[in-house]
Amino acid sequence: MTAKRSSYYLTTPIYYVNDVPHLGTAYTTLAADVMARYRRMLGHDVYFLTGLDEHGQKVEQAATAAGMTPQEWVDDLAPKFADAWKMLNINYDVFMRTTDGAHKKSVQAFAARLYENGDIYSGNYEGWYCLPDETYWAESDIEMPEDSGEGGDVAQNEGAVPNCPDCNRPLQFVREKNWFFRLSKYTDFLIDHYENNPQAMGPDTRRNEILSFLRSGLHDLSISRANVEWGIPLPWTEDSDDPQTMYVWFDALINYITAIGFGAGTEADDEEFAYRWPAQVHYVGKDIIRFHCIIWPAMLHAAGLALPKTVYAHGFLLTKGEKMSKSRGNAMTPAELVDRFGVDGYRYYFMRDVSFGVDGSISDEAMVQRFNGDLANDWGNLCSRLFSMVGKYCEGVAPAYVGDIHAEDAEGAALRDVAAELFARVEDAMNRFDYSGALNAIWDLVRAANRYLEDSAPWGLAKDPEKADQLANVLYSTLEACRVVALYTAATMPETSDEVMSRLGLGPATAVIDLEAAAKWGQLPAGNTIRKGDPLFQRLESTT
Ligand code: ME8
Repeated sequence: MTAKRSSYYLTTPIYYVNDVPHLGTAYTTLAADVMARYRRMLGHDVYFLTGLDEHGQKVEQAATAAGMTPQEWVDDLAPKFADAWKMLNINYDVFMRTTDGAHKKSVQAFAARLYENGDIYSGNYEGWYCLPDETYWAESDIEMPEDSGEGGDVAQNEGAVPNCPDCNRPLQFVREKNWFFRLSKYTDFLIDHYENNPQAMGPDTRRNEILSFLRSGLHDLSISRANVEWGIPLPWTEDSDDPQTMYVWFDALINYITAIGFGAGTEADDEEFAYRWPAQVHYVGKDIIRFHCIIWPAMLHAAGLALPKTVYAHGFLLTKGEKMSKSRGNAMTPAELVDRFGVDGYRYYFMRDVSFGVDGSISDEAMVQRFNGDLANDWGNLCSRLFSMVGKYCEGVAPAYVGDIHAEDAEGAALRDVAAELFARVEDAMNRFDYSGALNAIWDLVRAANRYLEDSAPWGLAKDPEKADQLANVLYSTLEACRVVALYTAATMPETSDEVMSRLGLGPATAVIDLEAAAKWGQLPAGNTIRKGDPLFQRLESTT
């Protein structure tokens, strides 16, 4: 039934519903959206999942602080995420909420499978837990405060509270009877997996980090909480005198398969799951790679399921050298920036200026510079000048290309060459998650088109009736370059691209399903009406 389709399933983390979305969560979601849009334009059958992680102690606490029940709290905040993604033109296919009944049922089926396979056992947990990160920390990972009697047993150090090695906030000491997943059993399997599949995790630095962590050995993982009510019940404890809820990460990770039919029970769901899984890529921030590259693949393997093809971890957005986060009070909301830069200005800046995979500093100054330089000057101005020249010299219609009447037109040939190479360059960059590199390659064509217009000076050619053919060729070629640029930038700046295509008298770039074929040179029909329109981007002043 599905032989002809080519599934491209990609996911973002499902975010904690402890506050409204900020630039960090928007960054991951945007990167996934740009990839999803790009793959759709290549004809892939894309399925794009994002959503919310609604259980756990942290969400429960945020709700209590707001005087609400956890369910009221998540119901109140969930639309704020959906609205933010809409504002950013994020075109996802499914929005997961882990309080959804179908997800809960399938998570329980997954846990039961591991329990029946003997991969889950009961034991005692004693150690440190970071509530803001919902993370257990091994003693070897944390630094005890000076006065705590170094090297002693963790339990004896209960009085002195160490900080989380990740977020630096105080840890909690937890001692309870829990259910454990035999994570340590999968250490060698995971080492082999990452050694033999270099594409399984990117960038390479992160893969090396995971490999060295694995080589230092794994502990089994507590997957339940005795005293946290806001979670999915562990099915075999539900009717016992010690009912437990699932550790929030265990529940959350499974969303990647419950979203595509795992455990739902119908034949259609099973087929959907068989078709969509394994995921092509899980997008994550570098803070959550251990969950995605160690715990999740071990869980999948224990359940007899295939592993995701790639987990790709990007770096942190920094402002003034610090990680942007709600607790540091330096988190900005996307709306503030969209007001100023527009949705496409926003999307372009984050994809172009921050290298995907490493930490990136963001600043108002850099945003204004990119906006004015790349968008208002290079791209917006190219369209305005060119479209108004076509209005002036060709009565507002695309002229016909006259053939190679001026053999000396090396710049015209160079422009076509830049366009011809673009598909391979963009494909290569996108396959490496190098969004900035892809945009830079596209900008080579924008720059070449500007240069061509400048060097061939259509305003001079227009004065000489003998040069009418040459004028037609210069204008046609530059219009064609704009069409090609609009196609390639559509994944990043969908609205602007569709607007440029419409000004060229063409259908939307975002509807293209064979980018390579659509971007082949020479497809702009002569005679199309060309509309100048308002400036695509209005220059801005920096506020700093
Ligand atoms: O970890 N820069 O949710 P979360 C870049 N619920 N990205 C950032 C960022 C920053 N300063 N701050 C946050 C969770 N992010 C779990 C996930 S998945 C099964 C469960 C992004 O709300 C980045 O993607 O804390 C990071 O990994 C994620 O938000 C953490 O989101």
